[in-house]
Amino acid sequence: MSTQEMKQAVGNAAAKLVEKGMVVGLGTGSTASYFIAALIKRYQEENLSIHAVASSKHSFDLAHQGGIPLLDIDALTSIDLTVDGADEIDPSKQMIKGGGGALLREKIVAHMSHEMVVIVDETKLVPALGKSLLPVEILPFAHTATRHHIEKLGYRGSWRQTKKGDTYLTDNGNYIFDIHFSHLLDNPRNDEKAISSIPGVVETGFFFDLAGRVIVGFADGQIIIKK
Ligand code: A5P
Repeated sequence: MSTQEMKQAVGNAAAKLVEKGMVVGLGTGSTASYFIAALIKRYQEENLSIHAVASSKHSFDLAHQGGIPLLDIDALTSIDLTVDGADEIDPSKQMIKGGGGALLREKIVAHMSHEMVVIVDETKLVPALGKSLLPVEILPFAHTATRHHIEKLGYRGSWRQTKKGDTYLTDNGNYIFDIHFSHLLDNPRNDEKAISSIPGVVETGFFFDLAGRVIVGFADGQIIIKK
């Protein structure tokens, strides 16, 4: 199976977990988009009565085009089930997310959810976090100073840019500073604490203790659901 096929397979598997009457949180990214497509199919073919909230404008648009009724998140205090992808996930289900830039809203949606189902292909499994970049959402106000303080703690990274070379802006109008680590992290919770303590840091891409079931797709076609 190709990576895209694995992503589609886990997206399809997650869509089967959605039950009638649920408020569903929609993640962001290519894997979450496969989930949204599969959910739209169920919604249309089975007349599944559900409502959804989206973690990004992109996911909102996908669901909206498919006819899924979307709710204003400000009218809710909880969500039944959220399905989202991840950039990295370790054996204890701790994650790094935000490759798609939606980390802040994704974390809020995940935190509001009774369960966050994570859908990944096997390339996202890591022995410890820190293999790829850690996205950090930063307020534009005084962002040079915020970066300086992050670097003073010993972290290195770069501002995310669009394909055209402009500064990338999140749905919240903030910047993303992508930190790269020189080795896998021994204690990512310490890194999270240190980075988050800097004023101007809005959110980091560390997602601790949020994952419920994890659906993993393997190249040989196997799909495993980790509880
Ligand atoms: C979006 O901001 C991210 O958190 C994604 O969930 C994550 O980057 C995984 O993306 P893919 O499903 O595109 O690999």
